[in-house]
Amino acid sequence: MEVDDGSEARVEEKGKRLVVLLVGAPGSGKSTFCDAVVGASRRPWVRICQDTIGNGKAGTKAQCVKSALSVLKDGKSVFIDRCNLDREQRAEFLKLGSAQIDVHAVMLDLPTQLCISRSVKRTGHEGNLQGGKAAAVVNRMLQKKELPKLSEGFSRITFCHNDAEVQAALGAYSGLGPSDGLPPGCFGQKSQDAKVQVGIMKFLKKAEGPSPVVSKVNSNQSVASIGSSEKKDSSLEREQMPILPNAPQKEESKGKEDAVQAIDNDVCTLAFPSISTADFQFNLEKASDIIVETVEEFVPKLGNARLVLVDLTYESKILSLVRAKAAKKSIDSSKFFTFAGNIIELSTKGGLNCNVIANAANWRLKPGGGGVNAAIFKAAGADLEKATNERVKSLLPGSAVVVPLPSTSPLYNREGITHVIHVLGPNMNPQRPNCLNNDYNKGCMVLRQAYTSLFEGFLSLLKLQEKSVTKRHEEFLHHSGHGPDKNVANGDLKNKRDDAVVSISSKKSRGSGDEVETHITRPRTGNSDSGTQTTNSGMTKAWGSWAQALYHIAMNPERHKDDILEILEDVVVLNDAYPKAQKHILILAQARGLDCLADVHEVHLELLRRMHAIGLKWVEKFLHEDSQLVFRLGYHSAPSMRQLHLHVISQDFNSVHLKNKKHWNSFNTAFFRDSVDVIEEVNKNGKAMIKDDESLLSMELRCHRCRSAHPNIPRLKSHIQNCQVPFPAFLLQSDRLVRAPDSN
Ligand code: AR6
Repeated sequence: MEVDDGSEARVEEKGKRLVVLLVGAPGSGKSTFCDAVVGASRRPWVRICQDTIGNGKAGTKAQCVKSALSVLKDGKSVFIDRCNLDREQRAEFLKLGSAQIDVHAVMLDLPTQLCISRSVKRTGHEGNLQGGKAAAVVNRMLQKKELPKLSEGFSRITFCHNDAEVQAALGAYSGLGPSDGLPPGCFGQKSQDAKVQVGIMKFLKKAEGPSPVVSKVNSNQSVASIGSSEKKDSSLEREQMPILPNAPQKEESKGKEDAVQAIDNDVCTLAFPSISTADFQFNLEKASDIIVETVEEFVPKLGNARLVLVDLTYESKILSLVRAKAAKKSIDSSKFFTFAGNIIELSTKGGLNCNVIANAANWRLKPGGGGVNAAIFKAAGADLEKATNERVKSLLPGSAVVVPLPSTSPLYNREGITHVIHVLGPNMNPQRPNCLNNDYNKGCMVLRQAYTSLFEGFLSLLKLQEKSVTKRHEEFLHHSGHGPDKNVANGDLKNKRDDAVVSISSKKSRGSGDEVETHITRPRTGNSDSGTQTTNSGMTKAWGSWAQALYHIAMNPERHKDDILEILEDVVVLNDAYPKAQKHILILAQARGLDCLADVHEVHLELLRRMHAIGLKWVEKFLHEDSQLVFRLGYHSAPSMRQLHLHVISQDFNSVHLKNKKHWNSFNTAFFRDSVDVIEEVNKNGKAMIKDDESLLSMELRCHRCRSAHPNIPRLKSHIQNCQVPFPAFLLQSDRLVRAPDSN
């Protein structure tokens, strides 16, 4: 079914129109999703809802198709807001696709129990699906659920399993201007989804139609959960399901788009409420301008970190104003987005991991008073009040104080929050102290200062983290790397909380950094012992002092005898100080001027072979001790430590030191160059291929055996403990994996 061609030429210069099919049970948030995008987007959208298509009453699928055709002819994009849960229901809409019209699906695959409770509780629903009958209907509809597939004709499918993923998808669609597009492919699908689906279907076939019992069992059987413990069960269940064979999704590995599509939950995140706009009665339009402008200023400074504006509900006016204004300014939605949820339950209830939260505080930094302040102090327990009071007794409007959250605090343990930044905004409420009596000149200035102080505080933490990494590596240097591990290169802030006392009073206009008073020292930015040199590839490298630890060991191995496993003529063998698996050693070259793989040339071929052979000798020893182990030998494309070193690492990845995405991806993406390949390439081309694309390290976490995706390191780890799927063919070829002879 092609749309009349008359409009094709007219819209061509504006980019493709979109038909986006929402797929999801009642209560999964389809209408809210559409409304949020329609409200925020610069692209013209129309939401077509079957519940209201017949003059405000429920209509038919055919009416929806007809209406979509006419909207598309007008050059607009369209949301099809109906459940679309099975292939047959979707088929008609897929026929709307053409050279100028892409058809997408957004699957809101939220926990069944959540959909049910939303449907039951709502009032005034367009389709009158609410109250007691809703649970049975949701269950019945979910029996028919068939996950959308690209093969149906969709050019793009986005799967959302929790609120965080919904928000990311919202950000992606809201950010689309009239001529923008989104990359094709399938995003966010969990590889076990299909199998879980089969499990649910099987179970439901046995059940005699919907009933409270079905509902209950269904919620336990599938992905249904609301609270954290249930969530855990369902995730465990997913991981205990038989593993699907490797189901590669090429499109998913295009790191850049993934950042928008799937929430990356391993990055440092500041969640902050809108300051002053509720109890302090600040004008919302003005506040939203200030939020967006300040965010825009700070986003480029964030590195991998991100900012999230939070409010309690989707309907929050400040969230939608900010979303719309941020989209207009094309602020990178992976670095800044809005999120509906309680700031004290973002991880457990919303699936959004934040390590730092902001508090809209009062000047005395006291608990209570309502709003976000009361919620945070209550959830954090007495620890927060104590930790706050130990640092400062009061705050001036426009200023912020960073308080490390003691590890005894429930917020720390339950939500993973390591710091609270208290910030005091301007007050326009005559019932509260320091009221500005509607003086918005002053008010806007102070609110700007407040956000500046808040974001400066967060940046200070990020820098402290960097500094802490430096310090730990310096310790490594002095103690030959065998001191206790204190989270070197760890992406979280937990271990830095004792260092992180940052008091900021931004009594300045934006831009002049000098007046911001922070009690922290600036991190190293390169110093005299940083070993700057020009590589053979012509690139200048600066190695920080911590990064030279291996170099020093290689140059003077006898000084580090106690820490070294073996000293040979041109090679030193040592344990990795922070092993990422049960067995993890380094074969370190001693040659000068051989900092990393980029420096390797034909003349080093013999050395590479020798390093490999020494690695194999150690593997043999380890296999003798434990024949179950499997090893891989290889180099990091762009190592963080100076001096060429070959990693010999067992593939269990069973180690407390494996803590973040970078750790995992540095051993399990193309960033890791197998020694056998390096030798072959150097032999053939005189140099090795280097794959030091940063996006490789930030790729989603995938099991190295079955390639299933996992939302965070703990989930990945618990999965790999049990995953028995054979290694992918690539690894089984060319002796990339080394194992005991009888285990093959
Ligand atoms: N989670 C997320 N957002 C929240 C939460 C929550 N639990 N609670 C409120 N909000 P407010 P203010 C949102 O009034 O205007 C206090 O009593 C809320 O919807 O907390 O700066 C203090 O003691 C709104 O968008 O802060 C101060 O005296 C935003 O958080 C005074 O209020 C801020 O609302 C500060 O007033």
